[in-house]
Amino acid sequence: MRILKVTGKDELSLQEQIQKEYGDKAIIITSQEEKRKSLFGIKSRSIWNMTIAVEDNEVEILPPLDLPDNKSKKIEPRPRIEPNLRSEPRYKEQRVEYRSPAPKSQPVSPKTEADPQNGAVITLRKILRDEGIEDDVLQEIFSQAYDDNLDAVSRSIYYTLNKLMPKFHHNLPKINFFIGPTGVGKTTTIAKLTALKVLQEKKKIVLLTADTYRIAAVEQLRTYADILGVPIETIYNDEEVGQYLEKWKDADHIFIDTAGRSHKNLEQLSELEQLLFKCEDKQIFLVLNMSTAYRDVQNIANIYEKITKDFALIITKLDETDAIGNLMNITFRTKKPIAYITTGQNVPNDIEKFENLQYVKLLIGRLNYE
Ligand SMILES: Nc1nc2c(ncn2[C@@H]2O[C@H](COP(=O)(O)OP(=O)(O)OP(=O)(O)O)[C@@H](O)[C@H]2O)c(=O)[nH]1
Ligand SMILES: [Mg+2]
Repeated sequence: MRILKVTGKDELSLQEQIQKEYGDKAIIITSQEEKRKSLFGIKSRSIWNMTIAVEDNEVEILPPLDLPDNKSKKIEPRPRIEPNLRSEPRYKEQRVEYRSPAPKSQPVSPKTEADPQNGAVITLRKILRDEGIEDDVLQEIFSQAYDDNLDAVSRSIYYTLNKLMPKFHHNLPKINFFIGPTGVGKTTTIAKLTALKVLQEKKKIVLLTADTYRIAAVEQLRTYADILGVPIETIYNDEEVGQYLEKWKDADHIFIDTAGRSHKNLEQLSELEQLLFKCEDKQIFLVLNMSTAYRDVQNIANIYEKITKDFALIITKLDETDAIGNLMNITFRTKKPIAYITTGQNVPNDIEKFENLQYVKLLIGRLNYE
């Protein structure tokens, strides 16, 4: 879905124009008149601004892993050109770039390992390490590569990801919890998902917030709830959750926001555990910032796994880091599916379903070769 701002001379003609261009795929979110001064400020005229959400019809069908014409090419390092990530998230940028139709691909079946003494392999390892991939993860990747060329290593990364990470099926259950360290983007991610579910899928969403630690936290979620016109309830103790689930039993999805917990604060974590324990048939999303240092990822995973072993990941703030290899580390450590990645602060645009293949291509796009 895309959110667009459109402008016209009056409301009716603008509606007609939207209808003509987008048909039923557009939903009007806001419609406002704006007074504008003429060039010399003598007369003012009015124009209409509308914010619309347009469903993208174009489903981005990603080809299976296929790196044409480089099957046997050896890897030669070249200087990297860094795109401006802040204005254009790299994840999206690459998504367009790789939209070439290319069928067929088989999972890697390792034949012989890449020669660790080979110059190209050494170079490739170094590049991947620069992307933030830890040595034990590299070890796993290279032990699966059947040759010293880029294609073999690409396939091995893809294979490793598929092997480590169970697939996430995006048909969410009714009850969905969002847990994770402070400030990683839990509330913002809930707002993004709520907007997508409401606007795109016409689902009935109810928000519950158990984050009563910070006064502003409830208000933050309430603001999004008001804009999207969805009910929101505050849970002050875990006993209340059952009554809200009963009250909103006709909702399609209930998203439950929780207070950011430092993985070092055991008391808060045990409260969270009790809250999770009150609900059955739930999806738990552990939200992690992409830039979290690997050692912290390990500590966070250790602690949260004591509360629950059954969770999927949402990796946030991909737009804030240049090294995207940490995602491999997170997968290697947690062996959990990555459901979504987020790429900025905009609600609801900056969220995407995670695709293994797309990620591998993005990573491989960072490796320069002849
Ligand atoms: N750059 C960037 N910022 C993000 C992203 N997601 C969230 N943020 C920002 O991160 C900050 C914290 O987001 P919140 O959603 O409040 O995080 P939280 O996990 O709910 O925080 P607590 O409830 O305090 O634990 C806000 O400024 C968000 O706008 C993202 O994908 N990219
Ligand atoms: Mg929050």
